[in-house]
Amino acid sequence: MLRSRSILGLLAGFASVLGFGSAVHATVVRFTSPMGTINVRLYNTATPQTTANFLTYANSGAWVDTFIHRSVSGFVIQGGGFKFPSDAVGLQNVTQNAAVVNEPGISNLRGTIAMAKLGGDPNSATNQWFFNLADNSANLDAQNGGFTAFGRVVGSGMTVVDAMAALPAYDASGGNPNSPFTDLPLRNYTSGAILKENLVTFSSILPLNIPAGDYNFDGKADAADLAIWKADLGSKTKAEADGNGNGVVDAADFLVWQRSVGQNLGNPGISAVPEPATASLVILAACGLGALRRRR
Ligand SMILES: [Ca+2]
Ligand SMILES: [Ca+2]
Repeated sequence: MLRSRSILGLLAGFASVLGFGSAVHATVVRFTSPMGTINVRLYNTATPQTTANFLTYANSGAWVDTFIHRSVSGFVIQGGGFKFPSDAVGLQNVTQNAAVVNEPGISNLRGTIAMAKLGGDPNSATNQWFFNLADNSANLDAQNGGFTAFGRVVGSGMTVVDAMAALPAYDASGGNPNSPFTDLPLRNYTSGAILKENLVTFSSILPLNIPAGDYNFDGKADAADLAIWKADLGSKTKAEADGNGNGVVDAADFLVWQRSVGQNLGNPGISAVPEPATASLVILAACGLGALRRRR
């Protein structure tokens, strides 16, 4: 026990000497879909402008009812640009904010999420992102100024990503060579009109409400999280304990944990306030449930 404390004290001192005093809390974002949830650690320190851009879309509710519109087996699944609020409303574009400057550096390895861009314009990322299904570094780290990988799937999220990628993809372009829907993944689809239930939709993409040093995302910063940090120390491909989001599990992440140890925010859930549209849907759903109950 004493020895363990001494080592931790040394590490804290080491981190302080190196100037990690003002560690950033790297956000963990949850993608919620009918196929499961995907938690993603954002690299807030390594790609600050890209993560800020991402969180602006996420927190505004812009990605509610968006769907994976492109699936290329063994390469990427892509979303963020289009939404399908209901079968009655149908397809809509997600409004684009100003483009964000390119921040390459984190390699496009399997499990990373990166921003999509226009060909021949490195600084053109807006609202479309993609999950790398494989090691795409040889291609995507170099092409078009390098694609900015700004986060990494943590926990068992890649099981969900892989299940999405395994769905059959359809050509829904109608022969239009400029259509983005040449490789559209669909669920339980046979024929006829595409319904919302056929699409790989996201009901929300929002930051988790967890302490900065909560490395297993259960709402509490405690000894279990320290154990994860110890096991992953030095890793550049596991982001669970990359509490400051600089792309490596390091001494700074111990300080992040140390500062928040003992915090308990309860059920992680989601942190952002729903948009008016989302709130209305919740109210409608609650009314519907109430009416049903009264009939019984
Ligand atoms: Ca925890
Ligand atoms: Ca780190």
